[in-house]
Amino acid sequence: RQPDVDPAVAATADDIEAMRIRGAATIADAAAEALSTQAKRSDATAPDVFERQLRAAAKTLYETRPTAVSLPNALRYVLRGMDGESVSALRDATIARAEEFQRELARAQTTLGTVGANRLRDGDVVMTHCHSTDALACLEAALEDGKEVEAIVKETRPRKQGHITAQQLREWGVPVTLIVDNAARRYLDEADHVLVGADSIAADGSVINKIGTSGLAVNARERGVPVMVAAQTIKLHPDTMTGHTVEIEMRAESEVVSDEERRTITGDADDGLVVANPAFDVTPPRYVDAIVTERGQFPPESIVTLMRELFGEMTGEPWEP
Ligand code: RUB
Repeated sequence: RQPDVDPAVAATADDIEAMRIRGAATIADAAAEALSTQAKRSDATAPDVFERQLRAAAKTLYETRPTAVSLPNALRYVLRGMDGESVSALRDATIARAEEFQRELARAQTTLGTVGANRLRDGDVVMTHCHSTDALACLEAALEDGKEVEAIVKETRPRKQGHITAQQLREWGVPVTLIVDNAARRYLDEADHVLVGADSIAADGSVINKIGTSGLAVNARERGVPVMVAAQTIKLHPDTMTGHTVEIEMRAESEVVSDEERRTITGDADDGLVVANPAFDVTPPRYVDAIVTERGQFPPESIVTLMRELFGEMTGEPWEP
């Protein structure tokens, strides 16, 4: 951890790392909140010390998980508003900027939901993967429009975020069929849409989302089921415009096998077994029918235009002095 970081910020970083706070939009919201907390609690008496503490807090949050670009986008947004001659001016500006970010994030999700809902017809069946608040916003808006929808919810190994999706949909009264991931292709015959979220969207329109999304999209294409990605523009990855790739997080093997299961597999000779646990994968743009954002829906190939418009001027990392 960075020095000078408030314990509450360190606790948020721990929560993101341990996935007690998870999902790209929720992580971004928590990161903005943490920077606001750092600003409120800072004991700095000189502006440069205040700024250094805020940058250290941002770096601590940045280093938690690598794949969801909403996290660095949130940190950049808040730190770019850190402006003022005195500590109190800097503090007020940072807190106001974080609040603005959180407000916009919530508003973007609501707007995106209405766009996505327009793609859904009364009686449609939607297949979901993982748990995405952006994807759920589309279903919520469709329900508010009075449409009846049903969901086939993929469990989403290894962490079963599908259960969170199923719980939310049941709270809204949506009929849910929960399936194991391996049953997805069979149940695609009953689905009118695949609806997923995104952790990052690259300049070529590739969608980076929970592991298993790409296989689902390929199968959906083969079955003729359109794939809709719900992603507010905070999921657009500006570095990919200059050729950078998105880092795919590798998580602990303990999410896949317990110690006991490992021993059963390997016996006494505990060698030679590799357990690989990538958290995300990349779906090529040709398998995606539409990316739904708060600025409207886009074919994946044209997302770069929006990316240039929104992030064209951005260079450097604001937590580097
Ligand atoms: C979550 C995940 C979600 C995206 C979008 O992965 O892949 O589909 O983050 O979510 P994890 P949202 O559980 O590993 O964080 O639409 O809520 O931003």
